[in-house]
Amino acid sequence: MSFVDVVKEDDPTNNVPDTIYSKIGLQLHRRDNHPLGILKNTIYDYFDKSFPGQFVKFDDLCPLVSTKQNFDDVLVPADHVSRSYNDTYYVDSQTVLRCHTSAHQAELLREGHRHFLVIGDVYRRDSIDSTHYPVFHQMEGFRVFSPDDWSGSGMDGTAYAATDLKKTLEGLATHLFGAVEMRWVDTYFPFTNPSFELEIYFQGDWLEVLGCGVTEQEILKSNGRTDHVAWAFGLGLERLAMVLFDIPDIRLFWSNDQRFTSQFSKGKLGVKFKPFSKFPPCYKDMSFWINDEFTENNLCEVVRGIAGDLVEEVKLIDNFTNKKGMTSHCYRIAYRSMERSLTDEEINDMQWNVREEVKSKLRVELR
Ligand code: FA5
Ligand code: MG
Repeated sequence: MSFVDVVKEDDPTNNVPDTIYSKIGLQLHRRDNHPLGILKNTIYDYFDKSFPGQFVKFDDLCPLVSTKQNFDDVLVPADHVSRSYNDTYYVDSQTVLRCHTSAHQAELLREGHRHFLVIGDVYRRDSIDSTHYPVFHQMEGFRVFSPDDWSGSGMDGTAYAATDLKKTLEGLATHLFGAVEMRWVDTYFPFTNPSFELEIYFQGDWLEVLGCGVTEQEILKSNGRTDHVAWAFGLGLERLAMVLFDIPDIRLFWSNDQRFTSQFSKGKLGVKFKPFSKFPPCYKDMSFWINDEFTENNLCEVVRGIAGDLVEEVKLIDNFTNKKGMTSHCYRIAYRSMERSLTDEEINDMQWNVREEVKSKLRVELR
């Protein structure tokens, strides 16, 4: 399938809008002077130093994948929410824009790889705020062990892999941030057991930077690695880069404004971003009676379709159900450009269009 076929306006099995289509193929992570490229290269350095010659890197795998790759191959249950049209961009009923780099684990295992990193753009229908964007970048890491590796350790394979995983990622965090406080939180992923999240303490807050765990046996068995164990992790590059470079809003990564791009250069991790403008946001509220099909992700898609990157946040500020059982939501939309000041007229036009489309597309009753 080529990128040309990604948007199909009248196909009910397709929900990819133009705003997403226009991001496919930009590959911010392959630009050496972009914060995401700088961060990627710094993580490469860590793996090259810690495991000389072992990790093979893939940063150019196609983001269009089958539902089998994205979900089935990593054991995502048939009824899991991530499979819904509300959470994932479908090109057709069998093809999605990958929602995580884990979509490539199985094929790379089958090709015989034992140590690999996959970096790529991933896509999710999601809410809108300063740390969420419908396209972001992940790095997947994967390491396979054979029985020889753990036989003398006094541990079983799972404990051995979990110990190595934590040591490797603590080392990576130190490589990126210097001495930092970090903590491990137990969590759940369909493809790993046990599963963990790593949080680092930074500027007064705990920040989730990655998910990881010991790979489910079934994945190894199905892909030619019976009797082996493995670990895997998936980290969000934007979240790390926002902290390392002091980038206040996730939309900035997509900016072509010289005043943004000129502040970063190859090999320079952690240069602090200097905001070049501080335009105030403009808030518009909108209330409506929802129906059974209403979802916040659908609302955000409508707003983004009209306002593009001029929308900074869409936030539920009031929610009540009346005596007749009708539920009202009030959303506050924040409009703000990172690059210039917006005129009243421009904002009023956008808000008027948002109201019209919310009415016609989401079939809710405006109040
Ligand atoms: C995953 O995507 C798992 N595939 C990670 C994984 C891989 C677990 C291998 C175990 C083994 P999660 O949905 O939590 O997990 O996303 C991973 C990271 O992506 C998060 O920690 C966060 O840093 C980042 N992230 C998630 N959603 C967004 C978003 N909308 N915008 C920016 N970053 C995001
Ligand atoms: Mg998570």
